[in-house]
Amino acid sequence: MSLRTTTIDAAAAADHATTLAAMHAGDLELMVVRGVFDASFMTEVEQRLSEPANVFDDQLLGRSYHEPHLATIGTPISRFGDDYFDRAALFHAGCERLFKGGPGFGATVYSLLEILSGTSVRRAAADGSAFGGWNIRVLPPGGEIARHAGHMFFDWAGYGALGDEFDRRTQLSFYVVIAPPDQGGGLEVEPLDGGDTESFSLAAGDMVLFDEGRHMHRVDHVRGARRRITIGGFLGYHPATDCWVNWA
Ligand SMILES: O=C(O)CCC(=O)C(=O)O
Repeated sequence: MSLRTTTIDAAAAADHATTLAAMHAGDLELMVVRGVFDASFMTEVEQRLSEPANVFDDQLLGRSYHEPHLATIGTPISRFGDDYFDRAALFHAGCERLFKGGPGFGATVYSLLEILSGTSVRRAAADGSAFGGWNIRVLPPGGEIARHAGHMFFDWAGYGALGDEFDRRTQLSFYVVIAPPDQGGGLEVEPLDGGDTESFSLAAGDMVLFDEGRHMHRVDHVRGARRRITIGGFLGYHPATDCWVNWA
């Protein structure tokens, strides 16, 4: 069977208020939302990222723990440790600088996700400290993200710290494209029943939201001269408060 997917314009989000519930129930697997940010504003953001140290503290610039090609800016849950929450606060302050002069990243994405869920979205917390809500991922030409699914990583210490913040059946991923590559870099998602893999290539300012926890997926090799830059995080449903919780 093929993946159950849909593509909408950000302006039409109000017509899709059951999207997150449908993903949690397994009835919808992926949504593309076009035009969450203006492409011209994403070009400004990309330019600011050409000198990331002007925007972000050095300690936030890293390499992915399990992906040799992937450079990250932020606090990936894979590198959870004693300094995680302080670094998450530093990263969010940097994101304010990165998106200065335009709609804020968190405000825009939370408002969209609240429309698509019909309920509230909040940052995950442990003992009053907020998790980072998203990270920036930079794939250079030739780079790829290997095949994986979020459920493979629930034994990481960061997931232990998340405790019962979400119902482990569902881990959704959302990300917005800051800079698409010239070619390649598509998100390839496998249906649960082993049908044909589908590939999704987004334009600057578009967002993808998908059931990352259960679905094996990868990012294809980036081709051409341009880097692929995305910004995003994860979401889980918290039944006791009927809200969606976000971390990264
Ligand atoms: O393309 C990205 O930024 C990450 C995609 C991915 O592997 C995920 O969201 O789990």
